[in-house]
Amino acid sequence: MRGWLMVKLAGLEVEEIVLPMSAGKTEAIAAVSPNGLVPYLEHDGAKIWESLAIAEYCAEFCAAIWPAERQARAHARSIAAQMHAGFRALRIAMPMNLGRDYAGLGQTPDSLDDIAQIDRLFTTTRAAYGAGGTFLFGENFNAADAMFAPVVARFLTYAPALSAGATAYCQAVRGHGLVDLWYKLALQEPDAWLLNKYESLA
Ligand SMILES: N[C@@H](CCC(=O)N[C@@H](CS)C(=O)NCC(=O)O)C(=O)O
Repeated sequence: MRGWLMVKLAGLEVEEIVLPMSAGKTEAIAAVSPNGLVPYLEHDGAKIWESLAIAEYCAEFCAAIWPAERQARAHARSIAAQMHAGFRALRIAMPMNLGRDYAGLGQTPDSLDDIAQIDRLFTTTRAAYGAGGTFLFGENFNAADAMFAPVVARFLTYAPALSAGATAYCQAVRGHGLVDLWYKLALQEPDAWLLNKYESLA
């Protein structure tokens, strides 16, 4: 989701290849992507993996995927890197699964700590840099929003308690045209692609 959003935001022309996943052992991904994971991007001779590297690659073609102002841009890169490297308890306790209702599930002391930290990040970032818009850095959905989009998707699926500001931000992300398109495409995937370990949580 994150790599796809970055590429769409930057307007790169690419052919999309959609593959069913096998929860960590997808051979078709390992055959092309050096870390064995998606997102993986090939563009004009360049091969890029890891979503944050894809963000930086996309920024070479579309600087606007990061905020224009230096301090805001530094903050955006910092929270994107923090997301990339962390919030492991949340990721483990609340696996991403779009369009499901797993309200109340996955709440462990550690996942709730991550959620509280992310809620503060959303709130303080929007207070400092988000004036005049619904996204983290204002009216433009940018690479930082893309990095947090899978976190927002988890919040929508697992419905943990959030502040009013973070709730409004999650709704804004869900309503963004690209995020909405990703949800629509994901929900059209064949049932045979569903992974039981993610479907049997409720
Ligand atoms: N740090 C990597 C994480 C990528 C990652 O975890 N990808 C998962 C899907 S979100 C994956 O490719 N899994 C392969 C599989 O399930 O077979 C990044 O940000 O690009």
